[in-house]
Amino acid sequence: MAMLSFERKYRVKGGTLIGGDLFDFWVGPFYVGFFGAVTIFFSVLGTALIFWGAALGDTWNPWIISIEPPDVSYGLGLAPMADGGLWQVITICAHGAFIGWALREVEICRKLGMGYHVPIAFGVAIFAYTTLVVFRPLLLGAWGYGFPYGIFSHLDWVSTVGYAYGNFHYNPVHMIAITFFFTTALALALHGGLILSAVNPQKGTEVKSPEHEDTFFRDFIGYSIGSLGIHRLGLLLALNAGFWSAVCIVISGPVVTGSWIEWWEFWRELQIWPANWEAYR
Ligand code: UQ2
Repeated sequence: MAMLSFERKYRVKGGTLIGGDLFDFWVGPFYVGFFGAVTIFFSVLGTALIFWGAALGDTWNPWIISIEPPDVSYGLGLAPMADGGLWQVITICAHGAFIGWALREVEICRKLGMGYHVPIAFGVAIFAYTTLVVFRPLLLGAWGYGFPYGIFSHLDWVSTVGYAYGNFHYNPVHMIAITFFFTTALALALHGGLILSAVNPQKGTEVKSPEHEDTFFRDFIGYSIGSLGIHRLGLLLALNAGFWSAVCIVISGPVVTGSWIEWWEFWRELQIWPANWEAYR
């Protein structure tokens, strides 16, 4: 079915989570929905507040503009707008926009009778952000532990927090997260390469079938994960990258204090090593 006639056939009212027919319409190609309106509301308000914060600052250089969280001395209380309160309201707006966007995805899935894989995947990205600006600050007792909203300032925050724990690359959960990011890149490179090699052939040659794709990997490494399997694997790898990223930062401070380098002393402190180990040399 041609794309336009397919869309016309499936663009019907219903399947909304809330509000019945309210906002149940399209603007050009875009579905709006109640949660589209929610997303627009929080995006516009949040962006306006960022401009307010920028106006209070001393630069309009977009690289240097930064909306800072409150000082940690405010704890988990509300701060004055010009002293971190803007960051707090912008964080609420960001959650309103992100969660609205995810629920708009859910409504589109429901209209089409599809699975919820895309909103679930986006939910993991929201979870990683929420971990940085809500869960970890809550566990540490101050909103001031959230990261600042600025291009260079958030980079500086990542560096400073990393060095605050000695060398963040010694964090074993950070190692797990990085391994998932790298494996995600490997899997997408294999998949993208394989698909292009089969279905984007040289002029004058034929498009190849999934059997060709399977056979390439069976000849190459004796195993093909299959054309459905590679997408299951890709989603699994990518979701784990986001999930373990959140875990590796949320345990830094709330669970493990001090340096990740020293953390590995647990290995030497295990009671399995003979006290007279030097005698074995
Ligand atoms: C595959 C397959 C695809 C693919 C790819 C593979 C026909 C179109 C890329 C090969 C992938 C394998 C063997 C898994 C590699 C494992 C990791 C952890 C990277 O077999 O089926 O479908 O795109």
